[in-house]
Amino acid sequence: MESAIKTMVTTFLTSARGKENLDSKSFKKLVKSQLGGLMEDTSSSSAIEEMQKGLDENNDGKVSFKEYLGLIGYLAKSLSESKSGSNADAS
Ligand SMILES: [Ca+2]
Repeated sequence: MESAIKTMVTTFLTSARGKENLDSKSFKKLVKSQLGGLMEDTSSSSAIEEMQKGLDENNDGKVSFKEYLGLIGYLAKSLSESKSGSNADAS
């Protein structure tokens, strides 16, 4: 559990290269290199751009750490739903 949290934080910091936000290019790279197994459409740049827009709560075109956590939360929720087989109410 601790290592998972460390990985999550380190991945963001490494991808952001010392900045507070991930720009589109860094976000795309992160998704493609790290999340291909959990997410569909990671080979599609337009799908990743759509996803980034969905995460971008303050509409600044970048993904902050908080917005990144939204993605992690979404993926964790999807994973737990698929593991428990409760996909019936996916709305
Ligand atoms: Ca943002």
